[in-house]
This record gives sequence, C-alpha cells and structure tokens, in this order.
Amino acid sequence: MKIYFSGSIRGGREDAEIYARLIAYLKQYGSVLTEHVGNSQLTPGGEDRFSKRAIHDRDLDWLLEADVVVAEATVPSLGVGYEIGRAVENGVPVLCLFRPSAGRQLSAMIAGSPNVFCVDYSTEEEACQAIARFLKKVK
Ligand code: 6K6
Repeated sequence: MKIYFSGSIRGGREDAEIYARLIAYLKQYGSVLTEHVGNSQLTPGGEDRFSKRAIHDRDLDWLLEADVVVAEATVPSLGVGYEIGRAVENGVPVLCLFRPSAGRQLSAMIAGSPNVFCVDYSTEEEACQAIARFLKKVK
C-alpha cells in the first residue's frame, strides 16, 4: 500500500514530532511516500519559483499514485487543505486526523466534506487506532 502522509510545513512545524510518530506507525502498512514531512530538521523557506514547481509536481504525482491519504490537520496549512482537495477530486480515500485539544477548529470545508473521513483524537494511541480502522476499511 502506498500512503501519502500530509502535514503542515509552511503552516508551522510545531507538530512535526507527532507527524514522525504517526509516519512510523503507518510504515507497518506500506510505504509512506512523504516521510520527509515528519523530519523535525526540515526548515522550509529557501525554495525559488522553479524548485517550488518541482515540489508541487513531485508531490502531486505521489498523491495521485497513493492508495490513501492520511492528513494531520491540527496545524492549519494551505498545502494540507490543497492536498486533501486534490485527493478528493481524484477519488483517493482520505483520513483527516485532528486534535481539538490544540484549541483550534477544523475548517468546515474539510470537516463537512462527505468524502473525507475525519477523526478527532486526543492521544496518539487514539490516532493510531483511527488509522488502523480506516486502512482496514479501504483495503
Ligand atoms: C524543503 C525544506 C522544507 O521544505 C522543503 C520543501 N518543501 C516541501 N517539500 C515537500 N513537500 C512539501 C513542501 N512544501 C509543502 N509540501 C507539501 O504540502 C507536503 O506534502 C505537505 O503535506 C504540505 C504542507 O503544506 P504547507 O502549506 O504547510 O507548506
């Protein structure tokens, strides 16, 4: 199974360590195409217009070849929202994980989408259980 993990980069990196642990959990189910999203050393910002285009095209290729998208949407990110929208448009099943305890609300365009399976969680164990349920369902 090819898994596209989506998490905030330019939106803010405060949850990067959570992404890394969710990615480590996901790896037992298949290959995670976007492992770099969990790299807490990753500091965005220096890309020029051409490298941004390369990032966009490469990520979109991965998204469209993925069997599933797992998004962690607690830190608001235009890129995560865009990836969820493109996945829905192309029929790629999407699980969207969100932690209400962070004090934010998930956009109604994601939480209200009939094609996005949204799960609120408080502990990472709950997030992993939601992943396991979702992957069993889409298999
Ligand atoms: C180099 C160092 C840090 O970042 C870079 C290059 N930037 C990106 N590399 C790979 N994927 C990216 C990059 N910027 C955004 N994305 C994709 O958008 C990822 O797949 C994330 O799921 C999502 C994050 O979007 P923003 O809007 O939070 O950046």
